[in-house]
Amino acid sequence: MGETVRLLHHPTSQPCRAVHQFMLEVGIPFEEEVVNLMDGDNEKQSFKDEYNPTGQVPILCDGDFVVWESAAIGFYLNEKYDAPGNWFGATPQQRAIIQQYLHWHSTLLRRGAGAFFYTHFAECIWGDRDYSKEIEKGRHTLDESLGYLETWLTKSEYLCGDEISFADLMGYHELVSHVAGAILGEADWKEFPKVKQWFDKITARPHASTVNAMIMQVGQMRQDGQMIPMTRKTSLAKGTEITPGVPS
Ligand SMILES: N[C@@H](CCC(=O)N[C@@H](CS)C(=O)NCC(=O)O)C(=O)O
Repeated sequence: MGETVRLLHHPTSQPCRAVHQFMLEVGIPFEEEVVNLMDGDNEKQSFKDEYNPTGQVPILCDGDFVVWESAAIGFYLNEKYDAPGNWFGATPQQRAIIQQYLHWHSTLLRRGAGAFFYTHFAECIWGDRDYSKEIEKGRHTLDESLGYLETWLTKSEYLCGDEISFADLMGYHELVSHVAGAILGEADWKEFPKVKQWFDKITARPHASTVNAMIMQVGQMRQDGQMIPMTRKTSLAKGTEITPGVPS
């Protein structure tokens, strides 16, 4: 496993951006491969067989070793490159709190991605339909999540303590998509001022603007009423549907 690791990702994907920013911040040398999610390249059987049976990104390849799920990728890279202790915790307690966040994240804040997906991407995939129920569900989940983030950020500067961790990058990049798509705006920031402060602090970090460039551009295009060309006919945000298996 002496070769450079490969990150298979897409810059519009929240968990991909979190891993990408982590790698840039830690200074991990890597090759990147953008997977064409817009045309469903990730759903080809050959892709699933080679990389990830779920077809999702991010995916990390280290020689013959392949790992998917953003938190598992971060965990692996943290150990392999002996990243500074703030990222995944320097003590058993810190490590537990970061893991605690990451588990919570995938059951709640991540599901709020439906608000962005059904507001902006669903129309580009399935055309002009009524997505209001899905948007409402995503928005409800997002609001519930923001309440928790605000509480935690009242107690410490970052989500798991006074130093930035991988948990912050995961939470932050969910919100970046919502900001890009104007799902989150001034009224929300007034309601969740600590979240706003924290969001701005992470935005000011090196690499955030590079990692965010495409989603900001895509979000602006959608706000301007432009379509994103996509030939896929399946969801990019699985798990946010109202009825499982039914796109809209
Ligand atoms: N729990 C996974 C979620 C990954 C995920 O949702 N990836 C999306 C992009 S944001 C994806 O690959 N969607 C394409 C698809 O499902 O076909 C992680 O954190 O890595």
